[in-house]
Amino acid sequence: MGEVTASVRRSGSSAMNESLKTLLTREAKTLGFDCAGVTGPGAIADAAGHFRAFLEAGAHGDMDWLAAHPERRTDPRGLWAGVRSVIMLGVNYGPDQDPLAILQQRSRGAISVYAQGDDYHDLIKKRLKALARWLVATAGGEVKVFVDTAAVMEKPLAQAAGLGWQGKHTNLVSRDFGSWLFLGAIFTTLELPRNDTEADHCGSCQACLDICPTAAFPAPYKLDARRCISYLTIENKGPIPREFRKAIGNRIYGCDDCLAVCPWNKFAQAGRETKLAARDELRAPELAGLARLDDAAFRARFTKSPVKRIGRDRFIRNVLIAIGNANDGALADAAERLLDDESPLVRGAAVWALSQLTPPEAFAARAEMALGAEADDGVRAEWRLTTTAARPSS
Ligand code: B12
Ligand code: SF4
Ligand code: SF4
Repeated sequence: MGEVTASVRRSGSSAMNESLKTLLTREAKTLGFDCAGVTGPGAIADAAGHFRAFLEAGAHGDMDWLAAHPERRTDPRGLWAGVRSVIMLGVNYGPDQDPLAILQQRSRGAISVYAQGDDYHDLIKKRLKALARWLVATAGGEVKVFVDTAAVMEKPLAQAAGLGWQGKHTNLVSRDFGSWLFLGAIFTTLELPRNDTEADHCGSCQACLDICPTAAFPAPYKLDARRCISYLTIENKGPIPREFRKAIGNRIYGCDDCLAVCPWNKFAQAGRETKLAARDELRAPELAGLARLDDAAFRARFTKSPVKRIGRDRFIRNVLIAIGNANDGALADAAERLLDDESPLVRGAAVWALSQLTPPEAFAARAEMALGAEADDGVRAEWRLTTTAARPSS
């Protein structure tokens, strides 16, 4: 739920509101937002049907929080009955390097662009609150601010507010910033002039659909989150399903492929916020080093980073999948060491990684030894399945 940062009421004519909006847009830019627009709370009626279809198909996977209270998510008035206008804001986080180049460096991990700097939630929340305070001080009204985690459909609202359009990869694409915009929202009780909805400019392009390594788009404009590497490496708490392990390659946190190929990125520029800029040590970290992180070292390495949120065990699970895909025998030791890890999630992923880097006979012998000592059913199943898959056909 957003925070009420003030509650004053005043009224104004439409001319006054127009100039208020101009001032609001200027203030938003001063505070570090790259674009801003306004829409009404009833603007995303179409999104409700699409959202229901998404849930009915089970495309949200284990994200139960996404399925909860659909009436709030699909209509801002369901979340807050008093809302009269929705101000949508965007922050450019365009990368300063080609985000796909790292995918060729198989002994290193690819962390998605949005997670290579500080966590955007904290930064944007602060700016939203500052802008909301300015609005209340200038024009009154009540306000609530949201970024990402509340039951708000930020993408369709941003399209309705004219910030861009929802592309076939389902993210918001901007004429000015391509696919690299973080979104945030301010709900207000003030009646503000609306922007025009942005039209779809995807045309016949389908570059994002074609590049997806896991075929996560059942149709243009529709995502099956259960197949998306972002979901699999961040939201998914259990083992990574076997069918996606190879396709994940060296992506250890999120995925940028569909964003990075969008031709509208040619108008984008690198983000201007230094806190969101990539930290050197997160651009192309060596898998061998990451596999050695214990809980304390993981927390220290990812201080203020969104990566911290998934915790050490899930992160090491991802690193092990990348190690299994590295085609680098020197990484077998890293996998071997993690076979004794305290976490069954890590041990299971280590089994798979080792199976990819070890000749089948040697692996089968190792499995026989390990099965005697392994108590966890999931890890035992991993040994068995992996041994069957690795056994050479005679
Ligand atoms: C859940 C979620 C995820 C899930 C599901 C993603 C998804 N596409 O739904 C997962 C974990 C996979 C995910 C991944 C990512 N996410 Co995310 N995520 C969210 C979250 C919290 C909710 C999104 C949501 O409501 N999904 C439910 C579906 C049903 O909604 P939808 O995508 O809008 O679906 C529309 C289309 O399918 C369309 N549609 C359906 N059928 C049809 C048919 C036709 C003909 C048409 C025209 C349209 C259409 O209508 C639907 C309703 O508008 C938002 C924050 C927020 N509160 O909004 C961030 C958010 C969308 N994520 C964001 C980001 C950055 C990412 C990643 C890029 C991170 C990464 N690098 O790994 C990836 C991108 C993956 C992708 N291709 O979408 C940003 C996107 C910014 C932007 N410019 O759009 C957001 C807005 C967070 C933020 N505040 O900035 N995310
Ligand atoms: S983020 Fe990656 S896995 Fe997810 S839909 Fe885009 S290309 Fe596919
Ligand atoms: S890559 Fe092409 S189809 Fe996909 S969002 Fe960008 S313009 Fe639209």
